[in-house]
Amino acid sequence: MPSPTPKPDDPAVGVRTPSHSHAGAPTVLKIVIAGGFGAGKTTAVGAVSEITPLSTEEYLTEASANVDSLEGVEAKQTTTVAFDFGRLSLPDAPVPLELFLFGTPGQDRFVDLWYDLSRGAVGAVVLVDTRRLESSFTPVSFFEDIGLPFVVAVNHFDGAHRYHPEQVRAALELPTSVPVVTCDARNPSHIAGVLLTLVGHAVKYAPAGPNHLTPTTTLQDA
Ligand SMILES: Nc1nc2c(ncn2[C@@H]2O[C@H](COP(=O)(O)OP(=O)(O)OP(=O)(O)O)[C@@H](O)[C@H]2O)c(=O)[nH]1
Ligand SMILES: [Mg+2]
Repeated sequence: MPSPTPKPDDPAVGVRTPSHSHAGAPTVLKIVIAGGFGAGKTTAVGAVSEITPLSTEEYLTEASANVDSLEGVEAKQTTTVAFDFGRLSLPDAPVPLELFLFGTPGQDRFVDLWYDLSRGAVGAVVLVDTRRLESSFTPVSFFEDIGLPFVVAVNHFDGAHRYHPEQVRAALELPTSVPVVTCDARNPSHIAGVLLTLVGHAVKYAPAGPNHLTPTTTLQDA
């Protein structure tokens, strides 16, 4: 299994930490958008990206019918088979930010790719569809295991029961240190808010190392 250890000089890392930033230049951060199959990852990246997002969607086929359960997302026709990529500038954040967003494929069988996509990231958003909560355990465990700070964003689907974030925290057995927020993945300001929550969290809980954020009062307050 590939090592999750970030390699600071790897060009795939794509992260310029504050220590490398020029005065006035935005801090460039890589962020992973993860979650179970159909949780809204591609939608979230597309909602906030200021460039046409790169996506790798393929039609679901009958061959995958026994592999990718469509229960709760019966209308779903495509799935991400590699990754989504988008970019978001937040010049008015307390520290100007440029976020590179990498959306993962949802199915557990692509977990090797999750390692690659997580290399050099400062943190991850785990999108949760409460109709299929069980599909969130694998991504949550994944980020716990590799030690990457993450936040949980409950994506409210139309008609789905609305659970309180604390109920979701309890169901996923998350420690109080992990922020749990709610959003609509189609709403750009919701996703921008989730990303700022993640950046603030990542600053606070980043593992020590050359490729990670240094805590600053300003970013913690972002
Ligand atoms: N009503 C509603 N529909 C949503 C929301 N987010 C996503 N969808 C829809 O749900 C479906 C799945 O969304 P995707 O963004 O493809 O989900 P994904 O997590 O990227 O899926 P995979 O890559 O296959 O794991 C799409 O038809 C979206 O339009 C939401 O917040 N509300
Ligand atoms: Mg997708």
